[in-house]
Amino acid sequence: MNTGSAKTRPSRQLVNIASTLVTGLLLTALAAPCTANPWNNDCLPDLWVIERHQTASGQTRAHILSGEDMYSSFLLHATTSLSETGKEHAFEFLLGDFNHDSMLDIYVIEKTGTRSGRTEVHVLNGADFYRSFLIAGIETALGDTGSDASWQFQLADLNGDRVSDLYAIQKKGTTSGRTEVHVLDGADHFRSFLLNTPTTIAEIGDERSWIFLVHDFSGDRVPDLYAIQRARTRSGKTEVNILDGASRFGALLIHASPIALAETGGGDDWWFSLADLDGDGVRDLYAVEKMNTRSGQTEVHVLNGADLFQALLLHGAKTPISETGDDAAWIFLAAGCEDANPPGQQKP
Ligand SMILES: [Ca+2]
Ligand SMILES: [Ca+2]
Ligand SMILES: [Ca+2]
Ligand SMILES: [Ca+2]
Repeated sequence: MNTGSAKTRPSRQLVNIASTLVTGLLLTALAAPCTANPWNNDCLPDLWVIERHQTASGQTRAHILSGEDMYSSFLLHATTSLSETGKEHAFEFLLGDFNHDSMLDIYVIEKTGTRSGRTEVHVLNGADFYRSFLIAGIETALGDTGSDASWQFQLADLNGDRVSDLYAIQKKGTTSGRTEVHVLDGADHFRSFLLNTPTTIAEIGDERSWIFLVHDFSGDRVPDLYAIQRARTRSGKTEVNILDGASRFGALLIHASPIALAETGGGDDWWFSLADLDGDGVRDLYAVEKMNTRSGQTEVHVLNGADLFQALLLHGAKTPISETGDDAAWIFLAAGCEDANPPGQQKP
């Protein structure tokens, strides 16, 4: 495990990556102190990279790419306590601060093949670079959710108790015939449901032509559902829909708005997450391009939340990781200060 690199922060090299930056990035906003990672005192979102399959150690690994130099160097290489987790969707990975120490932890959703026969949750501790579990093998109220992409998971606080709840988006085999949202209560370690509801979106199936992200878009502190349609869109571009959490996803806040990416298909060759790169308080869309890139390396694109992802804040930034293919062996999750525990947050 190489934590030494975490302590040696690279000097600012924004000049070198200026060609990848669209002018207008508010550099002054980037100097704010951040407690998401104590080794990293800027407030730029970093990019967690989960390496799951055929790793050197035989364990699932976690790497962090630094926001400070636009994802061109590593802050951390860590071998986690979790064995390899394959390249299918039998596991999902999410970032959140489970124990409220302002260090982002890795939530591992084990969807299938568990001893309990239920979907289980484990949380790897950020404070010791993911070497220990904060919780392990927690049986949730959800049964087996399979090894395909029929179910997708996100973290957000639905009931305002400042404990992250687990959003399970069911895209196939629903009772309503529509895509459904099920929310598991973080306060009782996901053993009860806070919400089970159909959305306005029809069933999609088990492919990843639609991706779901959860965050409050409207500013009412109720998490909304970002539904990103990657294929077979009317515009021929990747499109975003945003469903209003306050109406239990019955109303659309944004409908089929084209973003600055062509269609991105239904595979795992792109990975999406939300974080605020330019510090304007609006989450931007991170789109990691894993194969067939211009540089031959895995690349990062960031689309501006302020104009509904129509402008690129970062275009094809080259990471030190070679292409990472069209399966889920490599997963990319952006997170910044706003994802770590704000002061005064309650214990889970
Ligand atoms: Ca933590
Ligand atoms: Ca909650
Ligand atoms: Ca909202
Ligand atoms: Ca932003």
